[in-house]
Amino acid sequence: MKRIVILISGRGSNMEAIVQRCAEQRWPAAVVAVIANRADAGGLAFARGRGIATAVVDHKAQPSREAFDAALAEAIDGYGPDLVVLAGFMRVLGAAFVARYQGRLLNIHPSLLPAFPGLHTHRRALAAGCKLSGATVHLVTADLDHGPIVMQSAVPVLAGDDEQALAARVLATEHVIYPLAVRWFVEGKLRLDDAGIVRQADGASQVLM
Ligand code: NHR
Ligand code: GAR
Repeated sequence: MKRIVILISGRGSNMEAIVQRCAEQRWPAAVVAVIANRADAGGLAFARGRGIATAVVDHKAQPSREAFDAALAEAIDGYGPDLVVLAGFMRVLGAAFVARYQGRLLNIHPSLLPAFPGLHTHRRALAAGCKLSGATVHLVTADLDHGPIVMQSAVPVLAGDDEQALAARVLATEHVIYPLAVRWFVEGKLRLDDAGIVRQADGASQVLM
């Protein structure tokens, strides 16, 4: 049984999707804790309601980024995770934190990386006139939003889209690919090749349209 810890900052709809698919599809895994950097993160109530342990590590209560990272790592390690999942987690993590969870730290980013790393992705995709956008699941490295890509899905940008409309379309596809990527991880189907590229053991496509 693989132990999953999920980090959130807000609504936590990706966390919900993972918790639900994990139970429905009987993955060889369990979400053992949900940790937020804000006490008002909406997703905490869902986790509590499912009987999942929750914790808050408030970045504003810490004197530095390094101190926050250390407090967060201590909270995470209390749950002995095999995999740590960032799901709408909004604090940049330092190199020491990333090294501690190397190869077992996943993020979902709301763009087709390597386009638009960082914040305000939908606004930037619209401003660039993109006809497609989407979401990317990647392994987290110290280089923000540049880790090895695990899975991507694309959605159209439609005439009349504003940031909210595009964000909603991308979010719907996040709820499809993030549970699938986490499932592949806990089933041991993902491998990093010599070139640092994530391959699926049975060669299945990692692009969903
Ligand atoms: N940390 C590392 N080292 N590498 C990554 O790839 C990371 C990461 C931490 C978070 C998620 C990411 C995203 O998917 C993520 C990937 C927050 C920021 C940010 O600038 C950027 C990227 C991501 C998450 N945060 C501000 C900060 O000062 C705070 C913004 C806020 O609180 O609203 O940390 O996009
Ligand atoms: C998602 O769209 C996720 O990709 C994005 O925030 C949303 C969180 O939604 N993440 C980032 O922008 C990271 N910087 P959720 O809390 O409902 O899962």
